[in-house]
Amino acid sequence: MTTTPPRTVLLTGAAGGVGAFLRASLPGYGYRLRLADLKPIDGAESLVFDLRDAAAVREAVRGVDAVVHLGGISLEDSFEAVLEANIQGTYHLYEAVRKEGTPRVVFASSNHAVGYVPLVGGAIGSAVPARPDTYYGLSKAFGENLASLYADKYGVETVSLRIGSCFAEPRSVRMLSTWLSPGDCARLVHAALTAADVGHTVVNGISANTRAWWDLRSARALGYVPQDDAEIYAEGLLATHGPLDPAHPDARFIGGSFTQTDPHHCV
Ligand code: NAI
Ligand code: 15L
Repeated sequence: MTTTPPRTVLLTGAAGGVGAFLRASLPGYGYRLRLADLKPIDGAESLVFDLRDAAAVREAVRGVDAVVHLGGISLEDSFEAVLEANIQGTYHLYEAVRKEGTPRVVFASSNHAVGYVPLVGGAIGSAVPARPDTYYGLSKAFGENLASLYADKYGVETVSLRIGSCFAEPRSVRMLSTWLSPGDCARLVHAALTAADVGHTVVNGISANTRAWWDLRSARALGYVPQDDAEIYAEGLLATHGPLDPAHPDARFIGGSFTQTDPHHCV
């Protein structure tokens, strides 16, 4: 079931990689975008803001029908940096939507919220509990829980997308399983913006990959129909990198090498 699509959508983190894909694709679904980032972006309706600044976040949210929240640190970093941009920043975002009466958020969560879940055979659904592999993944688990709280307490609906790897093409053998193509990313975000009565729903975000170890049932239930499959890149990636060693973290855990990252070497 779908609902009336929101017209104006705030895209946080609009200057980033996924932001660039969605800036190009979402207008084709009929959305008018308000772009926001720490970095300036050329465009009719764009603003520079810092998620760490609650008043600036509220100003950015005012008047929009929905938010696609991509902004923040997208890799492992120091706890303090993740705390400010991702944990406090996402809190500022949810306080802003609560106060402004914005009904729907699409939250860019990550496979790293569940990165220590082992790949032991069988498709893994989106109901698997948080098992973060980094402070970054922890911030995504926090964001999902914050979304749950604001849905239950204040009626702000969210779809949390546990995105695999959203790039123009898969870059590694692992990404033959985790790839979310730019086109499928737009299809997934559109489904997340328009599905009715989502409360707080967590979905896995990948394409229809032959080598997927995530299942897409909850995403498909929102109306997501993926069109792409990373398998067309398999021959080239396997020729370059060889098959995955079963002992390698990419073959053992959802979060792959992030399980091996020591944040104290990231500062
Ligand atoms: P990115 O790092 O390219 O973009 C993030 C954007 O957020 C940047 O433009 C940055 O300037 C902005 N930002 C950072 N701190 C900010 C702050 N304090 N205030 C305002 N803006 C700030 O990341 P990417 O790849 O575009 O990812 C987008 C979102 O999707 C991120 O939240 C990331 O964690 C999530 N994600 C991405 C995946 C991928 O494969 N690209 C996989 C899983 C999750
Ligand atoms: C993420 O969460 C990152 O933001 C992205 O840069 C990739 O590292 C991705 O996960 C991945 O696991 O491939």
